[in-house]
Amino acid sequence: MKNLKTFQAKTMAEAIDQVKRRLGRDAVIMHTRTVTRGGVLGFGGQPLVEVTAAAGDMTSVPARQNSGVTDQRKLLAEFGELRAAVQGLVQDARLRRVPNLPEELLEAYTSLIQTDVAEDIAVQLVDRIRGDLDPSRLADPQVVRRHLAAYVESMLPVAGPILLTHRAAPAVIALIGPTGVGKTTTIAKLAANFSLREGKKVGIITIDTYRIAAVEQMRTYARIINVPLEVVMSPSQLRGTIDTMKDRDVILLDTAGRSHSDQIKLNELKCYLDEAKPHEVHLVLSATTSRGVLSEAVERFGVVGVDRVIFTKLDEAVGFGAILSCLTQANARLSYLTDGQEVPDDIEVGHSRRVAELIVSGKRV
Ligand SMILES: Nc1nc2c(ncn2[C@@H]2O[C@H](COP(=O)(O)OP(=O)(O)O)[C@@H](O)[C@H]2O)c(=O)[nH]1
Ligand SMILES: [Mg+2]
Repeated sequence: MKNLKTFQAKTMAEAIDQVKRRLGRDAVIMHTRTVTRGGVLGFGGQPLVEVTAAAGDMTSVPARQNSGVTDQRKLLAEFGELRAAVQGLVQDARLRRVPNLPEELLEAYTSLIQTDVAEDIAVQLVDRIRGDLDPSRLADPQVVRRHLAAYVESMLPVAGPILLTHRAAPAVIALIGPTGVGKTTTIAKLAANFSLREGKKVGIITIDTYRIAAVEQMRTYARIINVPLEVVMSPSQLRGTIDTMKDRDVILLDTAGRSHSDQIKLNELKCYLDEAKPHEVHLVLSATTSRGVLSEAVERFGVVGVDRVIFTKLDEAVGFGAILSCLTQANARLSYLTDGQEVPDDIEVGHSRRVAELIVSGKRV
């Protein structure tokens, strides 16, 4: 098999992350073991998880003639077993992060991990509970849950809604983020709420001109909501276009759903934002994405400057824990949550209590 590579990390989750990053999502785990690095004669060294993996899909495995199908089935079955074993190891490794975890907190910790709360944050949370509650209260799951929710709530930075009062010039608000997360839909929701419910003068500018369908989608919304839409083709055009909308209370800037791994387009986005000088840049992220992928998006889009984060698709999310680490990593506050495709209803201001409840109860919206 081509491209056999070995990865070492402190935890299995980190090692698997490396595998995914370097070899892609189709990588096949061949072997895992624990090794010790450093120390003297094997003492005092740091235990590391080592994963050997191969790039590529199962079809690249040379199947012998005639027995090819059987081989492949066998391989797939083995792969399934291996995956289950790795998942078990991941769980073990994560639990090992919290030695002396009281039995009563095991469930709370596991549920935090399952909802995709980062390990270090989960450890921090259970540690705090362990320190704050005496053993009799620790035994009451309700009490534990309530404390957990309160701690999570206090850790969630929220910004409140976009405020349009006391502004002489229009507030320029840009929405940026990966492809398909719901930027255009969210702009339509915001535009409709500002315009139809709050009686504000709204303008929309789109620089998403890569796909004709994208412009058409925004145009359709603008027409229905009855707000002006301008299509801008180059950064130099943007400032002038904003100036023609001086009478507006708010200008919403829709950007291309460019892939966050596309550096050139990211630079171009930066050029647009340098021209627009938005009052607020909201990074739009889908709550259906795993923490690792969200983290990459935060890192990539962070370079253009992010003030707020909007989480979309709460209705389709499985875990909400990633919201916590994302906001910390982005060093930005939560502005809105969206939980459906309906314009203009499926949007709400992000409140920390609501998100904390989602994280701790793990319930769907
Ligand atoms: N379930 C769900 N779908 C959403 C939500 N927001 C947007 N979408 C859908 O996600 C898809 C991509 O949305 P779009 O606004 O075009 O994304 P963009 O590429 O970031 O502009 C569309 O089908 C939207 O209807 C949401 O909160 N929940
Ligand atoms: Mg769009």
